[in-house]
Amino acid sequence: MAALAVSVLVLFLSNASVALRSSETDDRFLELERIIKLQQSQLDNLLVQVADLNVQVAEKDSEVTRLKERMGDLEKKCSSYDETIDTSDENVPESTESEITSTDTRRIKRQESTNVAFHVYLSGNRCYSNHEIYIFDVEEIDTVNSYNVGDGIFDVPITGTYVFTVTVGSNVRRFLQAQIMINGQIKGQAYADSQDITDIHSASTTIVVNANAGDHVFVRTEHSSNNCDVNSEVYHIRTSFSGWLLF
Ligand SMILES: [Ca+2]
Repeated sequence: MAALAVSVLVLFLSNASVALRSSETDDRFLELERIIKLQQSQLDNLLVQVADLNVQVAEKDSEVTRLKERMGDLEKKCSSYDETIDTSDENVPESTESEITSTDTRRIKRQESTNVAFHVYLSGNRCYSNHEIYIFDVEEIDTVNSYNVGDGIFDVPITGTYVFTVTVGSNVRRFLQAQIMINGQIKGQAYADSQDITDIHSASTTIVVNANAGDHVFVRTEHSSNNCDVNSEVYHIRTSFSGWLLF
């Protein structure tokens, strides 16, 4: 009887052990199932993010393509614009002057500079006292009407660098010193001296100066042997005054 009881006890314990292992296995399976579901959820989220990123990459590619096309168009426009700039100033359409760029400004200024020039002279001998302004009465050219034959003043029309030149003649046995003046300042002098010879004489001077719009440029006698020494006639000496905008 004792042996039987022991056998029953061993069998009971054995079944209890098996039941316990089966319960632990179920718990592990449940835990693994939970982990797998969690990873599956994370994987699904990652797939969604990858899909979104693919859409964004496609949009960026499309934008890059559009920008390349636009850059190509702009390069063509710049190229044709450069060709326009390289052409002569006469081809600048007046209608674009309201849309000028810094480059256009230089071109327009150059165009204007070629248009400013004057050359005037005395039609005959003159009498001028010291510091009296010469009134050149004949205009050979005065492109923008800046020289006034009424008062003898060249009114600078555009700020820039100018060339001015004067030629004066002195009568027989006379001398005179003429000056180019800008706003009352001496900028150039020419001294015609025939005082010691029985002949007439001429002298010239040329200056390059910066002048501002509105400046007054004129020629005057500084001093002379008497007040009627300026020689100007057809065959020998023509007392004249010229100027032009250099740039
Ligand atoms: Ca004039």
